[in-house]
Amino acid sequence: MRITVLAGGVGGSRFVRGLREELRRRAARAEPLPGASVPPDRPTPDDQVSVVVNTGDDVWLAGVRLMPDFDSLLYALAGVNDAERGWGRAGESERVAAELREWGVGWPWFTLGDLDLGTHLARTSWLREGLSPSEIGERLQRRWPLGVHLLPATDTEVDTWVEIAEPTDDGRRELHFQEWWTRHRASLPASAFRQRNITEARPAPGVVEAIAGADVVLLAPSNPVVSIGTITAIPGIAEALRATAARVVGVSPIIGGKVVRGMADACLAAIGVETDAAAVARHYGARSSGGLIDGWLVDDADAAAVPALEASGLRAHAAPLWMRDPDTSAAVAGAALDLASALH
Ligand code: GDP
Ligand code: FO1
Ligand code: CA
Repeated sequence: MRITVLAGGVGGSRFVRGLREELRRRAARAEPLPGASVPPDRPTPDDQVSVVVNTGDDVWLAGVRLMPDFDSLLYALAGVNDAERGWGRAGESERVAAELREWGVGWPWFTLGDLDLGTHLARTSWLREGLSPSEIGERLQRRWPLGVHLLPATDTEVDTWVEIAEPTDDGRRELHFQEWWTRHRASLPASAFRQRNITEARPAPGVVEAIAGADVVLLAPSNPVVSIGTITAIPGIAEALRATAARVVGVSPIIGGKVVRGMADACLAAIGVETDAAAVARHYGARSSGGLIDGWLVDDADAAAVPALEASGLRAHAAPLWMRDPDTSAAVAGAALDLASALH
């Protein structure tokens, strides 16, 4: 089965790890030869998972290019991520960051770990040699057997900037998303999100093909505004979602009216969408009426919303959506795959 996932960092990583595990388990159950086992790093030779990764959080800092959501997926799938913090490498040290602070380079509230800096230096060095972000993505993922294929959504720099309702003390009305998110913890009311160069941006090589050629497309339970919203704002991607013969199923990042982790509610408020599973589904819209999704998976806590969602032209289903560990994450991915097959 060819599965294409649209994903951001933390929600995206948990979901894609769960999907890889679920496919591995399904393949192991279907395994006809006694004693033959499916390698843990590869779902099965018959399954191909492509992950279209948000690039709106990317930033130039201290002379290096950061791609936080790509790196979160890379590290999480490779098993070298800091699971507690949700970003960066496990066993990280911060000696270089301490020196950068002494020099006044970078942002004092934003930590570049030593191991993580190795990735940023490699990426920046390859950019200088003329490689594109997607070519660099290929090199980075060659290091570890991820079992899925990561694709940055675009090779164009589409960093998200946040327009804030009130100017900062130093008179700024626009902040890079990373400053708004990590320094201010999304506490400054936002009036708009703008992705730089978005009208000229093109999907990275392979992205439209991955959507067009998929059997199933899944929208991870990622931030609907700055993760999924940035991916679908790249000209050509929403069109590919509308045109694909695959069924498109989204997983709600909102459970019982709350974001499970993080501050996505501040992003939703800025675009006038309620922090509510059904409201996010309406925001994506049913493909049958020009929107992006055919099916929508909500948590059991939101089961009451299912009939109204179905009346609006979507297929909806309720299942436990908390991704706490490999078992619960695999079950969420399995429920999304089951909803997609029920749509055929
Ligand atoms: P980010 O790039 O690190 O912000 O991560 P994403 O955009 O991929 O995902 C962030 C969203 O994931 C948050 O808004 C959460 O609502 C959602 N999320 C995180 N953990 C879970 C979970 O266990 N279950 C569900 N359904 N959503 C989750
Ligand atoms: N998030 C923080 O809250 N503080 C940090 O110092 C920080 C450093 C950092 C470095 C590299 C990287 O790839 C991610 C990093 N993050 C940090 C997380 C990240 O900026 C955001 O959580 C995401 O971009 C939002 O999805
Ligand atoms: Ca992100």
